[in-house]
Amino acid sequence: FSLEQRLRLALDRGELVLHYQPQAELSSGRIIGMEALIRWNAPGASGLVPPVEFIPVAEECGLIVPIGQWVLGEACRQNKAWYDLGQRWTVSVNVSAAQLMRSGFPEEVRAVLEQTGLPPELLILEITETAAVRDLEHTRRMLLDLAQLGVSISLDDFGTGYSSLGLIRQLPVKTIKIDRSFVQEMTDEGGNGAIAEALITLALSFGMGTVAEGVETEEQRERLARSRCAAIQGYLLSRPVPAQTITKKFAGGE
Ligand code: G
Ligand code: G
Ligand code: MN
Ligand code: NA
Repeated sequence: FSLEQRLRLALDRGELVLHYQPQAELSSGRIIGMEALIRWNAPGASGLVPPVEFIPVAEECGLIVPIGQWVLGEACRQNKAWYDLGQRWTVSVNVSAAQLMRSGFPEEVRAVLEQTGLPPELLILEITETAAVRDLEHTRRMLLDLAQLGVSISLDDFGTGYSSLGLIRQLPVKTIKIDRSFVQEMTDEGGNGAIAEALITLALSFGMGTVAEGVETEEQRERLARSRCAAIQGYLLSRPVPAQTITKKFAGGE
């Protein structure tokens, strides 16, 4: 079987799973949200297959569309369960360019929110800067439709592409995610963190929020706090873990 065939079966057989990685507000340390990250519990594989090994294939063959629909539904269902436990976390879902290009996407999102009962303001869609600028006018209309639903948009891997800031400013983007390469530079020998600091300042001047990714050390956390970054995500708080682990560690439940 090809990887594509095995992936198609994986979706049907329920072998795909979501792990969640918490995000905390820097000023208070409070947990404010979770990013949903896909893994594949493939039969015969040792451990879970990471997304880098199958998402690019899924994007190439179009399977990313049904996979993305599953991810969206599952992440919203899980976040509604945490909501029912009293949490008011956002859930961030990664959206591929191929999903964003489909004109029916906002309607799919609306239907999932209705079916799961998750308040729209607790859903964040993460799109990459590269996907956003592929067809800017289409993206802009799409994001405006999604914003109308009350869902917010986050720009992932920000600063790693080549898009112009003038373009980004035309999009209804609420937060940018500072890529972990820039965070790690803050404490690398020879690195100075100037890019991370510049991106945070830029986001502030655009009225956008910031989430720093890949925060691994206390020193990085302190540097980010001094740079007025709003929130952090990374191994310092937790690795991506199964929903059950999040429930036990952060939601005070079973
Ligand atoms: O989970 P990991 O830490 O290995 O994530 C690696 C990459 O896979 C990230 O760039 C992330 O954006 C992407 N990814 C993880 N989950 C999903 C998903 O559900 N959909 C899409 N399109 N990409 C995902
Ligand atoms: O969607 P995105 O490309 O941002 O996916 C986040 C990726 O970064 C995932 O592969 C996740 O497992 C990984 N990651 C999350 N936190 C850390 C961290 O603190 N350090 C490193 N090196 N990777 C991280
Ligand atoms: Mn992401
Ligand atoms: Na990222």
